[in-house]
Amino acid sequence: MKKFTCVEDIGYLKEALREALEVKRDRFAYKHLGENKTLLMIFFNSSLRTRLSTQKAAMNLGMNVMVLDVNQGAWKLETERGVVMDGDKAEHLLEAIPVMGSYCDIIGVRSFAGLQDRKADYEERVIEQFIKYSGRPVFSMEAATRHPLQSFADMITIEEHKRTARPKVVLTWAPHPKALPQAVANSFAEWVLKSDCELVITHPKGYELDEKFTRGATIEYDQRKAFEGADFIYAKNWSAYSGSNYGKVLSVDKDWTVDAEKMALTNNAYFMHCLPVRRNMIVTDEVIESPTSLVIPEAANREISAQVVLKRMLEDLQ
Ligand code: AN0
Ligand code: CP
Repeated sequence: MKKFTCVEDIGYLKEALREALEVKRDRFAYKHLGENKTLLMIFFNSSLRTRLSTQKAAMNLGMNVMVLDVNQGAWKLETERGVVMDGDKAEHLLEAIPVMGSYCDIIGVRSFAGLQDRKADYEERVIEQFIKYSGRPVFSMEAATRHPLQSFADMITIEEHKRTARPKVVLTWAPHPKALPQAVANSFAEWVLKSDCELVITHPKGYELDEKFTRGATIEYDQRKAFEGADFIYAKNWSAYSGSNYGKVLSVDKDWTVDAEKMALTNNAYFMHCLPVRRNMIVTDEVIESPTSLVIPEAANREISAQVVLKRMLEDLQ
């Protein structure tokens, strides 16, 4: 595997899930693969799970790990070509990327959407430059439009907990005070649509996602109706994608918070969220603490999804 940014990069999803469960049964079975190999993780944005789970996955494979927080101690980086660099940015990505590539064997990048310029975000300008100029296999640790390591971990979690061959999965928008990217929602839709699950997406009017990611899903504007008979409820906030509202918060309507009354409409559904989550905005304390909440096993599976991706990249380097 030379890059991992979207569901296509994982190949046949069923096989990837089988490999994930095999890795989970014995996560140290491939410890020789990463000997004398170095992973560099580059963060343009904050992280708890991605940072720790990916480092742990790399250690399980015997790799060395370096982490760079671009905003803490590194030179401020310019990302656009052609800019006269007379402002606060001291270094250009076009030099920084090949330099970083020279110190490692595999690169992970986290670079969120700026939510100002939809075209720039949806062209994935930052991670695409890493793919083009680093000379190394590159994987996304959440880029502008997708979060594939999260979606892969979500699919592993659904595979482990599903009670029917074709479960009903509901992706529901929920309120949040700040503007968040569409990446987790886009990516989740893209991965679920590649699986055997039925996907229903529910959100207030104005929060339609890019159809490129949601084609094949049912869009239901009535959240309670969407919840009926659901096997999995996947909550997430995202800011608007459509037109001039791109990146805006159009609503913080707490009527969309996932609570016990709405969960009672489901088929005793599991509750999922990628975390970090704002309690009593996205989901009530009661639901996230309930026995059907999967948020902790879901986060634990981040180690597994990262390990499958690193394992495949290392196998290609041997
Ligand atoms: C980020 C997001 O919504 O993309 C990261 C989620 C994994 N969330 C926040 O910034 C709160
Ligand atoms: N879910 C997730 O990616 O969490 P972090 O932002 O803490 O890495």
